Amino acid sequence: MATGFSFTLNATDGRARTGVISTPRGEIRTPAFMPVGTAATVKAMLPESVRATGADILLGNTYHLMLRPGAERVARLGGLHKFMNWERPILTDSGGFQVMSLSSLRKMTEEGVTFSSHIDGSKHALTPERSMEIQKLLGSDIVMAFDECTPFPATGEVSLASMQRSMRWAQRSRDAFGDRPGHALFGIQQGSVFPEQRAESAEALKAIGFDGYAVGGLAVGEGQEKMFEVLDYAPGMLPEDRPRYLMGVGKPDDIVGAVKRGIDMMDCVLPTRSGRTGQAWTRRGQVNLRNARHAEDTRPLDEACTCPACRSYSRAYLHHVVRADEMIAGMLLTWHNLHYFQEIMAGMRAAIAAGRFAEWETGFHTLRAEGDI
Ligand code: PRF
Ligand code: ZN
Repeated sequence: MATGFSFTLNATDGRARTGVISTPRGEIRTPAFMPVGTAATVKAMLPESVRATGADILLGNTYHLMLRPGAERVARLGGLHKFMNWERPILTDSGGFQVMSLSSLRKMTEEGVTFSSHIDGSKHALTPERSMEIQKLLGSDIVMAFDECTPFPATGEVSLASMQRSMRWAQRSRDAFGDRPGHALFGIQQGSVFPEQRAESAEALKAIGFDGYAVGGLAVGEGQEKMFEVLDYAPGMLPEDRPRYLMGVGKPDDIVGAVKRGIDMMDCVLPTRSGRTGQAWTRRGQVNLRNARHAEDTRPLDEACTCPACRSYSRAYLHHVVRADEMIAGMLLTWHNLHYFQEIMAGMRAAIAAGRFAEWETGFHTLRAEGDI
């Protein structure tokens, strides 16, 4: 791996793995869940609170930060870590995925993609080379290669052309990244739901050589069953001695199923975004605090949870602040959701280390099946 980086596998249980990624900015315990800090903030959370939930690493976004406040400005201000007051590791996504989901007037060519900003309509371009430059200006610890997330569904022909272009972009990303001690570069596998294309993509990435490998192009509308089908074989095509990152996943049961199939890292806006719309995730499933059934419920959201929202507030209070659209609603529910997601990760890490992942998984599903209350 890159100078200053190492990945140590401590235990495996079936295909599930637990270990540690060591970086110059601290250790990342795997399996790891990365809270999303798109615009140089994990929305509604102070960085020290994010850390208190158990996060070792955050995800940042090339796309958002290049548009506002601008990568060069972040660099002049001392880099993203200092700017946002998070000195631990940051992984940045490379931008293409966000261009396709957020911007307008997009045009993709072999060179890269041009687009109009979703903020002010201004024109911009991203190429593998510019994405590597932006992620360097931000000071990202783990840089993602520039790729195209193949839309779903795609015909075999469309997916193949898209994946092969992403592999050419992966080589250009590698060349532009160069050798940066203390900073790692991850490649991204594509190939949609086609095993032979996933294999071709994995071979191309391994030939180029990366510090870690992501499984991209999933959680794009294919559904959990198809995603798990791909995860039954795709992680096994990637090097065993490197971290494997499943991008943009997911719900708690998606995360558990992914770890069971050999994934080491994940990120998702779900705990933060749903926290701002009154949605909580607990051991017993999803809870909508807006629902009138909570109006006079004096119990905590989850009696077994040690987060501030559950330690000091009733469901009735959470219901009230959600309905009144008070900022503390988003703050408390985001904290709870991140705490719960990190508790899942810690539970899985301990279970894998103890060789008890199957028992842990049974407990996880049993409690969820009982439902809330
Ligand atoms: N590529 C990149 N970012 C991503 C994805 C991808 O395929 C996904 C797919 N779920 C989420 N974020 N670069
Ligand atoms: Zn809680």
